[in-house]
Amino acid sequence: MSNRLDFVRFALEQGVLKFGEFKVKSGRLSPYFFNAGLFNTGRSIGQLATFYANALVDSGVVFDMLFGPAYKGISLAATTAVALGNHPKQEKDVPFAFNRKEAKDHGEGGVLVGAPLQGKVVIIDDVITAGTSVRESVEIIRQAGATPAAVLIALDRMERAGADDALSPHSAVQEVEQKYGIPVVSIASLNDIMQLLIQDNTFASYKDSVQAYRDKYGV
Ligand code: OMP
Repeated sequence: MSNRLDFVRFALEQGVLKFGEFKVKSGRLSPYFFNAGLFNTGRSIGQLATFYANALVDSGVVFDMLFGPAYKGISLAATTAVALGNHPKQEKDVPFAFNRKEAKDHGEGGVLVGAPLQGKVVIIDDVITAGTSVRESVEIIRQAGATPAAVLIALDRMERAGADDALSPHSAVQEVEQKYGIPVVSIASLNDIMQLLIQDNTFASYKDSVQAYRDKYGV
């Protein structure tokens, strides 16, 4: 069983992955869109968390804890910590933390919530578009004296960064890996979506447009 293809199927079933025509953040017209915010029920986010936990354990990355950048990363860090707690190969009870977008000046104060940031920290997010959220997370982790160990995302779109007339040879994911010297682990990628389109005739009508998009922008 492939964790990766199962995840693509699951995202389609949940309506999180859709085919059609979507304008994405870069301004490109994409034949598919992945909206992780639609994992919005207990069971679906629980299953998503199990996919994250499997991908992280299978990657072999050595880590001590999870950090989820606000807002989307908060539920991802919490639920994935639960899933890691249930993973047969994960012996330690994994701590997690997240940040507030606004610092609190009363009560316990500060911008960090959850376990103290220490050791090797995995940043968990849904997709990396421009890498802004990763940069902020890396700064928060380093300021706390901890070390970023990896970024864990749901989907790697595997597309080149930059404008159409000045495409970078690298994707945003590769740029993050190079800039911070840490791996980006994804549950699935555009390759897996393509694989599913080849294997499964249900979505055959989208195969050519996804292939054409990959030919144009893919890394
Ligand atoms: P950040 O958390 O700021 O990187 O935002 C993620 C962005 O990626 C959001 O603006 C989404 O609209 C966008 N996005 C997806 O969530 N899924 C996709 O398949 C493609 C994009 C995108 O716009 O590139």
